[in-house]
Amino acid sequence: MTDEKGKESTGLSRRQWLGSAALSGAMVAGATQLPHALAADAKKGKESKGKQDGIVEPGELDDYYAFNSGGQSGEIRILGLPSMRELMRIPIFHIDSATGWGLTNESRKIMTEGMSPASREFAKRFGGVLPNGDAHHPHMSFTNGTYDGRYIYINDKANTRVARVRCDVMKCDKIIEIPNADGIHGLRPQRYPKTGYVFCNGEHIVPLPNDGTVMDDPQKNFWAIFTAINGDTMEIAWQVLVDGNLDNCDADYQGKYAFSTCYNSEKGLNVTDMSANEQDWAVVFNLKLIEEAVKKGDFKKMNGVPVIDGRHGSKYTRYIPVPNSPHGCNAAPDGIHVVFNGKLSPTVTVIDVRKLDDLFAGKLKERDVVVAEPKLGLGPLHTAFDGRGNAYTTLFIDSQICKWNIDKAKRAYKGEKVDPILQKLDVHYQPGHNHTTMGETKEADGKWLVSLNKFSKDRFLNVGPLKPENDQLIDISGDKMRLVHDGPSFAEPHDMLLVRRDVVRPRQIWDRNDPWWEEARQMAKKDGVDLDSASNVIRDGNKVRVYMTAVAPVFSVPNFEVNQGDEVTVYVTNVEQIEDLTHGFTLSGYGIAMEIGPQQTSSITFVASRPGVHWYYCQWFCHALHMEMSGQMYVKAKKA
Ligand code: RUQ
Ligand code: CUA
Repeated sequence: MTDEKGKESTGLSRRQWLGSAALSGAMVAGATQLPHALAADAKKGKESKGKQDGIVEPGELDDYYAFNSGGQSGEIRILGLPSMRELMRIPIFHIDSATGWGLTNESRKIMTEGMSPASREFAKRFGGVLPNGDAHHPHMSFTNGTYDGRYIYINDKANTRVARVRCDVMKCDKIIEIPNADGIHGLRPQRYPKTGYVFCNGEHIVPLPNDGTVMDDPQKNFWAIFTAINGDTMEIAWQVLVDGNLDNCDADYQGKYAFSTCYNSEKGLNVTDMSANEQDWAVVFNLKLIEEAVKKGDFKKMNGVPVIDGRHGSKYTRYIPVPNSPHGCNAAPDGIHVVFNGKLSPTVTVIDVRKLDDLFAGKLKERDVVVAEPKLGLGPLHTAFDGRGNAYTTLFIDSQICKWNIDKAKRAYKGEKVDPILQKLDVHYQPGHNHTTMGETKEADGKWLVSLNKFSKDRFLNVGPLKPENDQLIDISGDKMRLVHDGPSFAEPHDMLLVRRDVVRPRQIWDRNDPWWEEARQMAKKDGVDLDSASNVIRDGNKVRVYMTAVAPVFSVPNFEVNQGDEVTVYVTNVEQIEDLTHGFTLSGYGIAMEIGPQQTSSITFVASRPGVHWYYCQWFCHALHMEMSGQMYVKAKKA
């Protein structure tokens, strides 16, 4: 930093750089100091001008958060709507190289504590965690029929799990494995009075118990299971054994009933058998009666969970005949109607939830609760709503969104000569889910619809045989739907959640009291170390605990020495109080990386099996001297 004449140039000296680390970090990050508190509102940013053109100018903020499932990627992605800009990814069911999800002790605790013994055994070959997931349905917790911004729940079809994301820090804090089921697919939270239960469907029929003793005669031995999880504790409240299988589910707005579609009433094991029947059904679950059954003990305990018999003839369920292999299951924001989407039938079946009490009382027959069954087109999969009495159904085979009116469909069902279909819009191509802004809440605002299309074919530059999906933004604020934007996305947003921005209030920086790193806190206490100012290397037999802080651009422990074969745990606390000043810790040659956000502690444990000098470095660009933010681990070779 000196010029040719040996005088200080206008730049800072090396000492100044290091001495004013936090401040210069702020300069580099272009950020201002924020109080150590919930600071989401401190920087509101300009709102987008609210034009319905999907354009959000540079520097403007979006009006909605979109939470997309990452499908086979196992994650949730946060997008802004209407810009469709991807803002962040939340790793959940898989191992993530950037954040160290699945590598850090904090994430591994979350990934492993809800594992069954069988999964634990199997995961050994991947170092103790399952490396993949298949996430389909992200849904937010509700209070009084609308989103409350607390949690997002999501299923993993691949390994029969359900996870929860804390919306204050946008990190997953719970993952549980669902016993007695195979392939959790449909998932919805209870809407009223609050979540409450998280309902989820076991899609594949399996023997019960599925322990290899009985594996034949599916008609007699294979079953599907509907599960209610307590959304606060993430413990399983109860399960219901059903006939057929389970696909998608939803809950009413009264807190009385839940619904699931079934496409395999045949209990077939191949596609021909599974689609043989002209009619399958939707199952209705009576929550109050089920809760009473749990209280009375009218259940069988299986794998520690009360399992209620909800097969045909049960007083806890009803089976409403629905044509043909129905898929999506969607409750309308009017609080009255629920739509089952016919898939192999061109129809959707609409029921009126006000008739369900009489159905359970025996005063009505199953089909009496159906109030409309409009014929919409080929391959109806999912339906979304605008809060103005209209519904939007994806037609997979026709590659269209069909906009129709619920009231007109009811009148047509009664025999009146009226066409419920208002418009069909081509989408590109083969839509699965669609979702409207706030559309699964009583605050549905009818502004935007996103069609999640499974194929993109010719819509984008060719990127090889694997093509992106195409998530299309559609303006539904006027009389006519209008296609506004094509959004390529990686495998595979099955479903999304569109939430008004004021509902979601994430923190700017972590709270030092966060339970996230409770184990690190306990260990530091035992070792007499203060995490907030740590610079300690503690030897405990062949265990070594290294405590350090990170302040741009230095780790407080510049180097440490261990013996080959020692079990080493590194705890890094980022003591920055500045938003967006994340550090990382990557140890070269050890497959180790972690994110340490401002005011967060992260830790990682490994065996120092490789002798020699190994650099660790910050892998999150944090400062002009970010490259220099590093240190060395010396591993003394074992004597031969
Ligand atoms: S499903 S494309 Cu996994 Cu939600 Cu219907
Ligand atoms: Cu700290 Cu880069």
